[in-house]
Amino acid sequence: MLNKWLNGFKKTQENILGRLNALVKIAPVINDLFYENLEEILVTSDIGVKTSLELVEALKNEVKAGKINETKDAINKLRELILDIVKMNNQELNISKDELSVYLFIGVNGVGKTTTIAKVGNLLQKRGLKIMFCAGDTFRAGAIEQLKVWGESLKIPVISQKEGSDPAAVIFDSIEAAKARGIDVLLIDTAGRLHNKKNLMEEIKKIDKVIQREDGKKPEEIFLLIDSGTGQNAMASAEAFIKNVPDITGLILTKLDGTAKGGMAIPLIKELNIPVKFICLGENVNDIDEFVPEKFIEGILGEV
Ligand SMILES: Nc1nc2c(ncn2[C@@H]2O[C@H](COP(=O)(O)OP(=O)(O)O)[C@@H](O)[C@H]2O)c(=O)[nH]1
Ligand SMILES: [Mg+2]
Repeated sequence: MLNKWLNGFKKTQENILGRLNALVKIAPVINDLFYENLEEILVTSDIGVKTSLELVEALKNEVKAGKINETKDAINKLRELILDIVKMNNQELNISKDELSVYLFIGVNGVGKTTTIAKVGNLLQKRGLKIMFCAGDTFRAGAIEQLKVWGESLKIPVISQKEGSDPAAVIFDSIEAAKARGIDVLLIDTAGRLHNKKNLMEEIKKIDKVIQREDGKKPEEIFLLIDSGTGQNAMASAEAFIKNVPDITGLILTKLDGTAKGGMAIPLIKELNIPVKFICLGENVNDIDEFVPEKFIEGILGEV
């Protein structure tokens, strides 16, 4: 599992750590050129201009204060600074003790919502929790079928209605069913594409309201899924969702395995102020891990 997990980070690690190591080799002494090159590596690692400049500035101060002379030690310091960012408001999964917990999964089409529901469901079921899925993406027939197939193979019940039905209705049903059957965590799928973006946002808001009315509380988790491969474009997309759904409790970074752009997580965590709860590193049901800052840094920047 660990090897597979590290393998998922390979492209990002080559992109960031590979280039940092090369820089240390050619520039053993700290000088302006080193900082220029460092800045360039960070910016082109999808860490974003703002966060990259702030990191270099903080590093300069640390170097001054800490009597660091070699670039190798400066890079280790940089790793610590990045870990501090990634640790910001890190939070455990929110699960209510003696009542139903509701997790809502939102994000654009193809980001990995349905697959991630299967992964999270499997993970929590293995911990002994009773899980149920709700096929809240009624926009595409394929989406309902896809969730049912996962449900069958994982032996997790799926509440669904036919394609084109009102998602609010199937969600209402699923909360009733989950309560009646003593389910611990209900995972709700949603559509990622409607006729337009405004429609999608309106629907998510409506779903959020339906859950609060039917369940008598806010969903324990509203996960916004982000495709790591979208790099810095993820920021604008995430901001649009957050503007419309201010209750988002966590981010899930998907498809880290296929990209060298994993550095995007750093400005995302820093600027959005929302914890990352899971990362996904492949298409299989086990290719998921709860977000652990130290492990993440080990993945993208090697051993701490
Ligand atoms: N490589 C990789 N593929 C993924 C990951 N998560 C999802 N996928 C794939 O992305 C595609 C879209 O996933 P899906 O769950 O249907 O997205 P949805 O439209 O948001 O529900 C599928 O082919 C998935 O197998 C991941 O972490 N890594
Ligand atoms: Mg889907």
